[in-house]
Amino acid sequence: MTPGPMASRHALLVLCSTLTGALASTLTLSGPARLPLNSSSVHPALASFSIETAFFIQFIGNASAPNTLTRNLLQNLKDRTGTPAEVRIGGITADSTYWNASQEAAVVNFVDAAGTLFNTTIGPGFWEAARTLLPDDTKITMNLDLHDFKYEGALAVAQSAMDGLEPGQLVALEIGNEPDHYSPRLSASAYDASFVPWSKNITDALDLLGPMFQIAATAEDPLWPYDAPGASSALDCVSALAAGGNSASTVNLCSEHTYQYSVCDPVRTAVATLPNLVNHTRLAMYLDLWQPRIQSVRAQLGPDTFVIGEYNSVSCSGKAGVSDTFGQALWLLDTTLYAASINVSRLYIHQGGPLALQSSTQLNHGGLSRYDLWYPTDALNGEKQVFPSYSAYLFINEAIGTSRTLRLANLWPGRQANGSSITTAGGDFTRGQSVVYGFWDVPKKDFPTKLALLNLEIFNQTQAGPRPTTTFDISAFIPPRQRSVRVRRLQAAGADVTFGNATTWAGQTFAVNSDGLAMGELVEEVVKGGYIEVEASGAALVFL
Ligand SMILES: *[C@@H]1O[C@H](CO)[C@@H](O)[C@H](O)[C@H]1NC(C)=O
Ligand SMILES: *[C@@H]1O[C@H](CO)[C@@H](O)[C@H](O)[C@H]1NC(C)=O
Ligand SMILES: *[C@@H]1O[C@H](CO)[C@@H](O)[C@H](O)[C@H]1NC(C)=O
Ligand SMILES: *[C@@H]1O[C@H](CO)[C@@H](O)[C@H](O)[C@H]1NC(C)=O
Ligand SMILES: *[C@@H]1O[C@H](CO)[C@@H](O)[C@H](O)[C@H]1NC(C)=O
Ligand SMILES: *[C@@H]1O[C@H](CO)[C@@H](O)[C@H](O)[C@H]1NC(C)=O
Ligand SMILES: *[C@@H]1O[C@H](CO)[C@@H](O)[C@H](O)[C@H]1NC(C)=O
Ligand SMILES: *[C@@H]1O[C@H](CO)[C@@H](O)[C@H](O)[C@H]1NC(C)=O
Ligand SMILES: *[C@@H]1O[C@H](CO)[C@@H](O)[C@H](O)[C@H]1NC(C)=O
Ligand SMILES: CC(=O)N[C@H]1CO[C@H](CO)[C@@H](O)[C@@H]1O
Repeated sequence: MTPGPMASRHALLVLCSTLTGALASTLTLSGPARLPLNSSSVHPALASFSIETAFFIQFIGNASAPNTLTRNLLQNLKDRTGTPAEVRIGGITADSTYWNASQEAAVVNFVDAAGTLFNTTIGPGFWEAARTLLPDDTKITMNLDLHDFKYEGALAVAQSAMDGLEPGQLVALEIGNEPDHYSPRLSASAYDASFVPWSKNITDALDLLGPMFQIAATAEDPLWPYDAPGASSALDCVSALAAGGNSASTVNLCSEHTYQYSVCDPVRTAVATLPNLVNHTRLAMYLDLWQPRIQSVRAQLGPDTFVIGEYNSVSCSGKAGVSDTFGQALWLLDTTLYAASINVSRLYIHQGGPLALQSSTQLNHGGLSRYDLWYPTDALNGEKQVFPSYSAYLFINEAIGTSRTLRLANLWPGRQANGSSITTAGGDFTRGQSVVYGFWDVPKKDFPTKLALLNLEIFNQTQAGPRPTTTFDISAFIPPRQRSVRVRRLQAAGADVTFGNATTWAGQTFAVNSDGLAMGELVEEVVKGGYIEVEASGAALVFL
């Protein structure tokens, strides 16, 4: 929003009790409705995917047995923007993935009797699947193995991707996954000592026409404040670039990973709760840690170059009752839009399964990750199903639509003078529960074309009593002669709902019983008067 901590705080919150006894509040947004300075542009593939290499074929299937659930769910997303979600194939298993040109199976995972996944070998069928089963024009980022420090192995996988995909389909290569977590951890210069010659030699070997490497792919959160001891010696995009990471002119993108919560150990497991997850103040303060890095990278590499190339809510494969819920859908919606508002170009939500070697003290073993948006097949820890969070990506992609000049701003709680979100301490009296984003379809700047309204207050389906609501007064954003707005809703019986078949986007479910296709009648409300009611644990997309 416009500069100054008070800029977007011209809003009123009125609390009252309705006849039914449920708590209702009204948040009046004051405008101005005009495109704010400091809005960000929105990439059509903002809502993208990272799929763990070892699980990629389980998700999309192979040429003789395609996974139609995954195919339909990805196609639904493309249908809404005209641009497919991008797919980064990578994660921990990329660092033990090898190429075998004569292997018949698309993928072979070496798993021992105790269930430990040691390594992954991919053959031509892997790329045939990626080439033929993803929506047309899906862009792929491939994560190469750095951990073995064997250049020939990384080159072979890179070459196989180039040969196996459509021309132009491979858009980026990463060297190593989370090299800042290797044992011993790599410094920026130690990482660059491999990254620079490898990226240069692969560029030459593959005859790449321009820079095609995505630097860093690091795991650690930034230390804060940024002058804290050790903050600048961490390996990340900025330090890797500063140490000469782009000295061979091979870098076009940078990626860092974000997982705010974790079940890798008991201490962090205790903090990974649903109320902590579904809180705008907490997620915005977390993402704000990256702002200095985002700004630095964009200044060095260009506007669409900072991506969150792997992320999810709870690391070490998620937590039942938290990352598999409708609350996660609200978290995903807010996280994606907030990250876009601070100029993250694309976010790749991670899909895969627990890896026994990730941590000796972790909660999850076997099956698929409890933060996946869907289970493409039956698994050890659950049947084939779609989780509520999938529908958040439908919401985002309908907000983006086919516009290629879209700009986004966080209207509530808005920004402080330094660009960070207004926090509870800074004056967000909704305590991180009400969130509003505006979308402007430039060159139209006077009024937004859409608003996203989020009510993050937790209401559980298991909870007694009436469901609270917040009414968003958006009158200031409606053009004078316009009489009504259209509204589509993201809904479930509560934040604790874990079934996609009990979650609706615009009245429709996208679940296994319809193989991921829309089921039910489309529901779109027409609302007059500028007052939009949103139930606790709910969100609405308003078309102006
Ligand atoms: C995002 O980038 C735009 C320029 O494209 C800039 O005006 C804006 O201030 C940036 N936002 C933040 C939070 O840095
Ligand atoms: C490659 O796959 C073929 C066919 O499965 C197998 O015979 C061969 O041993 C594999 N090569 C390596 C190096 O693993
Ligand atoms: C394709 O997938 C099916 C089902 O999982 C499996 O039985 C078959 O072996 C796979 N084929 C290849 C070539 O990987
Ligand atoms: C995978 O790991 C197993 C067990 O350590 C080993 O025997 C095998 O050689 C490894 N495969 C490759 C391709 O490195
Ligand atoms: C990269 O290529 C250079 C020049 O051909 C060569 O000296 C160097 O050994 C290569 N590096 C690797 C890791 O293969
Ligand atoms: C909804 O999905 C869950 C999980 O897959 C399943 O157990 C349940 O039977 C489904 N309910 C209906 C009504 O289809
Ligand atoms: C912005 O200012 C707030 C309040 O002083 C501070 O907590 C936050 O860390 C700052 N953010 C950045 C990115 O400098
Ligand atoms: C959300 O998190 C902030 C920061 O931790 C906290 O002050 C606030 O009370 C939380 N909101 C709710 C509803 O718990
Ligand atoms: C809702 O349920 C979650 C667990 O699923 C719990 O952590 C949370 O406290 C509940 N919230 C309310 C308001 O009851
Ligand atoms: C809050 C914020 O990011 N303010 C900036 C908006 O952009 C102008 C220039 O375009 C900067 O001067 C402000 O600091």
